[in-house]
Amino acid sequence: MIVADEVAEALSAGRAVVALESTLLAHGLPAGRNREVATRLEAAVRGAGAVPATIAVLGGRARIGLSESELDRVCDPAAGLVKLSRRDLGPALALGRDGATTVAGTAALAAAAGIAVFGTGGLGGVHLGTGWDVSADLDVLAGTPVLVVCSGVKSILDIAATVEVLETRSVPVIGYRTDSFPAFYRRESNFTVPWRVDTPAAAATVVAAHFAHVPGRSGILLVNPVPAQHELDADLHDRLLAEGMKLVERRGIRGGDVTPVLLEHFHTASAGASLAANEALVLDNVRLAAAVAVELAPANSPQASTDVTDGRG
Ligand code: PSU
Ligand code: MN
Repeated sequence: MIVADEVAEALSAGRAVVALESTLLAHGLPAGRNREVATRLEAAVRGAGAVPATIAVLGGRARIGLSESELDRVCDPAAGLVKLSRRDLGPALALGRDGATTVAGTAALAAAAGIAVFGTGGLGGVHLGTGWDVSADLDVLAGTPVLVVCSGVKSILDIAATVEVLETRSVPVIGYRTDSFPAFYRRESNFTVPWRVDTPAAAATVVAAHFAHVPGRSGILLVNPVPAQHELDADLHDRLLAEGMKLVERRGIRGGDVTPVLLEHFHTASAGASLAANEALVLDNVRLAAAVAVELAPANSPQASTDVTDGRG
């Protein structure tokens, strides 16, 4: 594992670090736009007072924090990065491959690097239908002590089943200024969240209590609805979803290809509205993740002003 200097320094000084995933760049956004988004996400994290650590596997090494040229490589379709869930990490490392990490892959590597906060767009979940397609994101979150800030799951998934699996696997789900489990493009679904907080400080106290006092090693989910002005129109959303599902069935798309194909349909058939929503919500989530990370950072705790020995007070 190669941890970028800036990230390693921040971690050892107890300052806030936010993990960012690379699959949403390499496989979730169109080429060109993805590179701009990568820059904006890192800038948003910095603007909120934390250090960004975009995570990927390049040349068979796990990278925690990418340089500009490494971000170029992640966002270049010609580089042909594969999609890496946690199960794919071993083969990719051993075979010297380049790959973009999903929520599952990113959370696993972030936790291993000592990063507790991760901001992204949407979580994988239980797919619609009876094909046993359940994202490893859920399982990994159940066993990895990381806070994931996201906008719930897309309505291309079975939200009811996803919410049930999160409950069964004992993953706390906390609504950020919402009582509804968000549906990515839409601020609300038909499902409520069991807990709600209204400030980053309150979110941080919940996360701290969970990690410090609750037995087990589960992660925690903070769900933040898409900003209201970027929410997709309900009718447009329902039409895109119905079309996308038909497309997947007609073309016989399966497994890990389902999400990217559906996303691409949303992006092309909505004339950019879904892309705008997608970008706005990821940006808002990483900002929120950074605000929570700042609250949680040991260097910012009340005792730290007396404990800190590096001279900065
Ligand atoms: N949501 C997005 N864009 C994405 C994904 C989710 O808006 O690119 C990606 C995430 O990386 C997530 C993955 O972890 O899809 C889930 O894929 P699967 O269902 O194959 O586990
Ligand atoms: Mn899957």
